[in-house]
Amino acid sequence: MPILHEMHISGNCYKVRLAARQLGIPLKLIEYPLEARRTRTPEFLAKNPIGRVPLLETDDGRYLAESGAILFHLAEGTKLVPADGWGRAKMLEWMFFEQYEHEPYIAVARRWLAFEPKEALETMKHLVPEWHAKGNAALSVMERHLAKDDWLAGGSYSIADIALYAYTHVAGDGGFDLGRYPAVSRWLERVASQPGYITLSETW
Ligand SMILES: N[C@@H](CCC(=O)N[C@@H](CS)C(=O)NCC(=O)O)C(=O)O
Repeated sequence: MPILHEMHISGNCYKVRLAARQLGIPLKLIEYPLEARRTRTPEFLAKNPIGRVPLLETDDGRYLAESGAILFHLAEGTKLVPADGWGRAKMLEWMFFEQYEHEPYIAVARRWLAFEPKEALETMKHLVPEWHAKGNAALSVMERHLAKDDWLAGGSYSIADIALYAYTHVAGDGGFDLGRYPAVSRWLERVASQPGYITLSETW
């Protein structure tokens, strides 16, 4: 069975658990708690020099890092990846957007405001307004698209929706007000009603 090296509270790791569950792919989970910092040990860096989870370990001992790459590997050839080339490219467009415009602000605000000790947050506090401005800009881009389309790419639920759902649905933990984004809020409900949906905190 493939192994997912993960941190259960992480949205990046939740993306992989959600897709795997919806695709019926069994995974063995190995937990790396945030406070333990075990993703930076020589042992883990030998598996993934980036020093981060999620990391997928295949049955034949290969390693794949980066949540978007893992999603693509698990979902290729299934209904979670559009069959046509343009649809697949639009799916990747949203997944790259997630990594550059969305996750660095929305996930990071959540981490520091919801999970790091208060004293540590003091040292980062000056960055909060920038995280909120850039995160809200990303949510506004999603709002404009989702006011016109039910799904992000290819006309149906795909791994782009999973990638963007992971940190959008918990953006409130980082101080974002999702009430400002009605189309995004309706899309969150559509994602949560897909077959095989699991919550972020759900035990495996
Ligand atoms: N771009 C990566 C980001 C992965 C990432 O930031 N992982 C965090 C948890 S969400 C992590 O491993 N943090 C521990 C560390 O940096 O030491 C992805 O999408 O998988």
